[in-house]
Amino acid sequence: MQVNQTTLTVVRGSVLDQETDAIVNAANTKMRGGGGVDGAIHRAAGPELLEELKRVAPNGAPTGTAVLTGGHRLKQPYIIHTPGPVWHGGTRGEPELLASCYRSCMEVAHKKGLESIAFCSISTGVYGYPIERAAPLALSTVRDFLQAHPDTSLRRVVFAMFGAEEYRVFTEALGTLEKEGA
Ligand code: AR6
Repeated sequence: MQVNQTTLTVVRGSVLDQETDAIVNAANTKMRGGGGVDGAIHRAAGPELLEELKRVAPNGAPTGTAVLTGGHRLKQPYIIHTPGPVWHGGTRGEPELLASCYRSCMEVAHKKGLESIAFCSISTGVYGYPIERAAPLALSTVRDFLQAHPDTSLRRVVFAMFGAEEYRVFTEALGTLEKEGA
């Protein structure tokens, strides 16, 4: 999908394998590592990532916000860490918080003047956010951000879907969004 000068795509694979300036980490509010993609990113980036997070986020970071660090031993120069909401049935502001995660990451990448960013699917793993609800929200939030920032340096936004099911759901949701805009 094309939004102004930016291409938005869904691919199958890990964020760690993407040729982008930044990757997004589905972190937690403590910002000290964890399981899932957070664990994979910390293992690949090396212990210097934890040291940097202790410096830049001494008290962690609230749900829905984003923190920028270097990529350390990753091939990508930057990591954008965002704590997603834990799913409690959708009645505790989860959609607003998840949208805020995607917006905050886009804001950080845009302000840093990055050319490309790769997202994973925030909150839909350990945190249990239903993928069928998360995918359209994720894609439309990023689309809206790009429409509101026609001057952005971002040329590529990649949704790197690790699992087969999330890849299928995100691909379908992107198709629906494209039809809406046509
Ligand atoms: N490599 C690449 N992508 C992965 C991997 C991996 N090894 N593992 C999961 N994903 P999740 P959440 C994808 O569960 O739901 C952590 O402990 C996964 O397919 O990592 O936001 C944190 O520290 C999905 O697209 O994150 C938090 O405590 C995406 O990563 C908590 O889990 C997010 O799944 C956050 O839970």
